[in-house]
Amino acid sequence: MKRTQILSSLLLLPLSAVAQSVPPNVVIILADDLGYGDLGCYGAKNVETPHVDRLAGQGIRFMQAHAVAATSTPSRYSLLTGEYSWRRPDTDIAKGNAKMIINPWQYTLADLFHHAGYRTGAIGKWHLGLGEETGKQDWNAPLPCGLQDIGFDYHYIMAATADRVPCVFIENGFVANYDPEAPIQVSYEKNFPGEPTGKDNPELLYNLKSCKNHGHNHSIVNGIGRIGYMKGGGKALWKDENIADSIAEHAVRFIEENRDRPFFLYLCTNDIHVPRFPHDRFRGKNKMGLRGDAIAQFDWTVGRVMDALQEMGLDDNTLVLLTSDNGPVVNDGYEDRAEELLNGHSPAGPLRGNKYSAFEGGTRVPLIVRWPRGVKGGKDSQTLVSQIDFLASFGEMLGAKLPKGSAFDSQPHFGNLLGNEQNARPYVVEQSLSHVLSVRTPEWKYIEPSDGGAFMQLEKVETGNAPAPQLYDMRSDSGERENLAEKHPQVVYELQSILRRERNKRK
Ligand code: NG6
Ligand code: CA
Repeated sequence: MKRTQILSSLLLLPLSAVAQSVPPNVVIILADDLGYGDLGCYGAKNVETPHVDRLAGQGIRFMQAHAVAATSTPSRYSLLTGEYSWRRPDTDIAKGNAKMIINPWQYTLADLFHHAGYRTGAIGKWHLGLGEETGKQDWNAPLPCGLQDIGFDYHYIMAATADRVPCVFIENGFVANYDPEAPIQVSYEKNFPGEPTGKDNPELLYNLKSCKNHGHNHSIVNGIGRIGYMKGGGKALWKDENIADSIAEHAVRFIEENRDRPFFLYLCTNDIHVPRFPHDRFRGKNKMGLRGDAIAQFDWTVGRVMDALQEMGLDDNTLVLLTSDNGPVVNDGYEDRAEELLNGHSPAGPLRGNKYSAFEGGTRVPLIVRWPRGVKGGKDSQTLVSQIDFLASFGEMLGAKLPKGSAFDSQPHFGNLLGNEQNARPYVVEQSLSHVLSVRTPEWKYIEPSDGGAFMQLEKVETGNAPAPQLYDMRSDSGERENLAEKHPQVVYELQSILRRERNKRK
């Protein structure tokens, strides 16, 4: 779409945005495993997050925002496609050699902006698969089937997570800094002959040790054990301590290169996922050790991007949205002493449960929206919002008509993102690691019954699984302590019906 078309489509914008003459740039900053209680502006005491706090002070701080799922891949799938991950069987935590999970013909948030004339970029953690066939990628050649097929004009990404191979960045479908002397091989089935592993060579884990009985003990890269096996990489291998810098610098470069036209940047940090191994300059400044240092590094990334926007005179008309892919986890498999050093910090704030969980701590996440030209900042919103609605909401902002059948579960609530309390969605659906679904309304939370275990031993996470239906009054019981299902069978029935209807919806 040409700029003139964009301008005419602005006539369809909600009132608060009609004042604009130029559509805003949009930057989504998606943190990894950052909890509802992990930021100063959400009550964290043991770590300082001045840049994020400033963003919240100038924007809107959402108190009832939800990721769709309590783990990364399904959460990100839903955010980008506007379709609930549980409608598809293959959206669980992806390996680093998973094939592309979003189909090239699916409509995505990136397509929306691309078609509206924006330059679109994805930088940082991807975790939604690459290539045509799982395990069959040739990492030494341009990868067929990638982000270029789903609306992104530019990408500089990690295929999966920092704790999974391949430990290289991929820029526009090809390994960045590719080292022809060290061809790359990847397997999630067996090791390559002669290559050390964390399991057999723990003495080589000089940067971070893996927890016993938790995995992360396959290939060793940069003195850290990973999930999966890889060989080669040479100069292209990342150094964990530089990942945040690489991501921030590529983000700033993307902004700089596109300063004269509208852009959409999907900026996904590696922080604060494991292995937590931040740069030296963030270390030792808070009481919480590496997990706190990773939060400080995340905050620095936000500051770096905001400074760049300001220096380029873009921050007034850039809508920055900061959120997290799922709730927090303390011990996720490395000996980083995160648990011992919490010092009273509660990563999920007052919420029960953590990453992986059906309780609120699994999916209720920080959300901050700042857009000086379109949003009067400095306030909180108690409106129930879900990342599932980002696609349709930005479609509403752009006055775009979404293709039929696309973004199946996404509803336009752009006004809510601007702090307007009216027309909120009546409920959100949440998905736990074990695919247990919950329904959250402003008043209630219903968790469907399941037979999975109630506790993840190593992670020390309450899963929220229980054989009986659970109902919590969220107005008074944010810790989800008192199960009221037997007291309010009618409410249970209503929420079960919502879930049944959602499950039965067919495209
Ligand atoms: C789990 C890993 C965990 C983390 C998670 C993905 C084990 C035992 N646990 O399987 O460490 O990598 O996957 O996190 O290997 S997420 O935020 O990307 O979903
Ligand atoms: Ca995550």
